[in-house]
Amino acid sequence: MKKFKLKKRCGMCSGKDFFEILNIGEMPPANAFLEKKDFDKEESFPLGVQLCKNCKSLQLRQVISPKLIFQDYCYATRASKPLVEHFHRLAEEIANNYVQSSNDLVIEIGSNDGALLSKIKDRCRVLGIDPASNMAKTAIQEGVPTLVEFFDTKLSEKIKSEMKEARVIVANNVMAHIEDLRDVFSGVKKLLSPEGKFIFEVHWVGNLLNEGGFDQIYHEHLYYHSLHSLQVLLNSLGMTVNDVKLVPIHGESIRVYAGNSGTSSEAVRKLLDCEIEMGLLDTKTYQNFSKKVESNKGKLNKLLAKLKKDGKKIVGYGAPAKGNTLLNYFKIGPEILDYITDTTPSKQGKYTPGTHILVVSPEILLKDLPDYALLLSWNYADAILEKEKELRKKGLKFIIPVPEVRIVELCNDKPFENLANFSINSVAKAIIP
Ligand code: JHZ
Ligand code: ZN
Repeated sequence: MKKFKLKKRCGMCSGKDFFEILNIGEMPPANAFLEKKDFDKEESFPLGVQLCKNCKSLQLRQVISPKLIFQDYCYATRASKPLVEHFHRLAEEIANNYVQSSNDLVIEIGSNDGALLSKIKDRCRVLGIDPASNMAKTAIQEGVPTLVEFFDTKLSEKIKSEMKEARVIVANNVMAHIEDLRDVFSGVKKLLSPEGKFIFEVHWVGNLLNEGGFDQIYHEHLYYHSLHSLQVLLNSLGMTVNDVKLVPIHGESIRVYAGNSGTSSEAVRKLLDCEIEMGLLDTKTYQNFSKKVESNKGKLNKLLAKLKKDGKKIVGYGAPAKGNTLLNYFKIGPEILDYITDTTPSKQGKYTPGTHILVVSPEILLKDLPDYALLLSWNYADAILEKEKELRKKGLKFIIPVPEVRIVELCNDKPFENLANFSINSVAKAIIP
C-alpha cells in the first residue's frame, strides 16, 4: 500500500496550476493518537494547502492513503454532547420533512458511531456506511445496520440493487475527506430517488479564512469547500443545490441540500453572493489568511512562554484532531502542557501524535486544579465554559486560541447562574502580553 502521494491535479476541476498558501511542515495524521511504546515507529507526512488557479478550490497538496487514516478511527461523535444534539436536531428535521413512510430508506455516508441514525431508526429503514470497523461496531450495538466500507459508485449500485432507492442520503464531515468526490457524488445521484434529498455538512472555507481556524488543516481534510466549488461539481453531474444553511458547528459549516430535481432557493443565491463579497474567489484573500496564522502563532507562543516563566501550570482541554495541527505547527509539547483532557475513551491513556502529550480523562481537573487550560476544542467553547463553571469558580482560566488568542475568566460581577446563554465575548478579557 502506497502511504502517501503528491497531488498533480485539482480533484474538483482537473486543473494543474496551484498557488501555495500555507506550509504546515511534517506531522503525523491528526487522529493517530499513540502509545508510548510506539513513539519510535511514528510516521510523519508533509502537510500544506494550495489554491487551484483555475477553480479557486483550497485543497491539500498531498493525499495519505485513506485506509491508513480511517480504518481504525478514534473520533467518536458521541464523545461531544453539543455535536450529538446538533445531529439529533438534523435527524428530527429529516424525519419530519422528508421521510414519508416507514419503508423509506435513509443512508448515512460516514456514519461513525451511529449517533444520527440511531435517532430515526424507528421511523424508517436506515443504513450506515463507514470504513472504521471500531466505530461501526458501536453503531451496530446501538441498532444501526452499518456497512464497513468506503462509499463509491460501485457500492451505490450494490446497495440500490439490494435495498432500492434512498429517500435521503446524509453525509456530515466527510465530503472534505474524499479525493474522488466526483465518483462519490455520482454514486449519490444514482442511489437517490428522483425526489430524494442529499444533505451534507462540510466545514466552510469562509469560516476558515474569516476566523483563522487554520487548525482545520490536516491530512484528513483534502478540500476546504465553498458553496461555489461544490455547486460547480454537483451541477456538472446534473444535480441541483436546492438549499443551503450556515450551521454553527466546527466554527461554521455549510449544510447543503441537493437533489436530482427542483430549483435553488434564495439562500443559495445569497450565500454565493456573500462568498464573492468575502473574496473567496480571490487569491489575495488566501494569502492574507496565511499571514494571520503566522501572527496568531507568535501571540500564542509568547503568551504560553510568559505563563510558564511565571510558574503557571497549563494543561490542554480537548484533544480534537484540529488541536494536533495547532500543537505541531506551533511546536507546543509536554514542556508547556502537562497533559490534555478529553472525553473520548479511545484517546485516554494515549499520547498526541507528533507532540506526545498524554491524554487523560477530564475528572483529573478538579483534583489537580491547573492555572490555565488551552482550549483546543474551541468550537465548543460556549458549552465547555458553561459546563466547567465550578472549575472556573475555583480559578481555572481558559485560553482560547482561535480566532484570536484570548484568556477567558469569570468576571466577578457576573452571577454564575446567568451564564447559560452567554457568548464568549461577554465574559472574555483579553490579556495578551
Ligand atoms: P471535534 C472531527 O475533528 C474529525 P475534531 C473529522 N475529521 C472532521 O472532519 C471534523 O470533526 C469536522 C472532546 N471534548 O468535534 C471530544 C471534550 O473533551 O471538535 C473530542 O475529542 N470535552 C471527522 O476532532 C474533541 O473534544 C467536551 O466537553 O477536530 C472535539 O472534537 C467536548 C464538547 C468535547 O472535532
Ligand atoms: Zn480546480
